[in-house]
Amino acid sequence: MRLTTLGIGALMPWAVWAVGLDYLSGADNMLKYAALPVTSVDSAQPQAMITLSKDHTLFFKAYNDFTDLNGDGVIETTYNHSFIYYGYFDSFKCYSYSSDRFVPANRTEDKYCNNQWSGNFLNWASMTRIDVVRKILFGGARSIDDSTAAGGGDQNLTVLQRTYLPNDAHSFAKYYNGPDIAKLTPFTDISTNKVDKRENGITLCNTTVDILTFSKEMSPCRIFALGLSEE
Ligand SMILES: [Ca+2]
Repeated sequence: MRLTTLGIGALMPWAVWAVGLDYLSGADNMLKYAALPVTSVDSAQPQAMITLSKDHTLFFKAYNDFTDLNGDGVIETTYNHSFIYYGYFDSFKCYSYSSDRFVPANRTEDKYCNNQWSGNFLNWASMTRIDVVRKILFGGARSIDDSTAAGGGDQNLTVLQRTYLPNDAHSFAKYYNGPDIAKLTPFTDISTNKVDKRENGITLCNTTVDILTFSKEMSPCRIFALGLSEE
């Protein structure tokens, strides 16, 4: 103990002297305490590398109904209205259907609509994985993209088109039987609680067909919602 005390006492004057020299050399600045890696240059552009699989599974449905989307430990086996589904549709807009496409008609605060399609529901029902990738990278595949002044026809019109879906296992159907169907679709007559379960709910078929020659008989999907007119 005695030697330690003597040692500290002997060093103290040198410590005070060193601090005094630093003070006399001028004000402190960050150059004394920080340095950049020698390979770092100011002109470097930020870059990102995306590692993405490149196979046919990109053309599967984006929301497969066996994934825990919101991380609460419970699998989303069907449409979950509290979840915001990403895709070509705006989750907070309502859509009407005309001219062979969905057209935004109204905004909605709670993602529900009246006699129109909910954009959030349409994303869950129709998006494929490649659609989501295209939306992220460049806003989506445009079948029409005309920026000229409005004047009729397709002028000043942008239309996003869902990817091509072959009429095989890549085509898919989404079934929903929640009590809020009438607020997610324009249909108000869909049964949800009939004894015969086959009469309840709505099935949305996703495939690529020639709209000019399409008929229900050609579709690889069957409409199981018997409560919904097939007209
Ligand atoms: Ca969940």
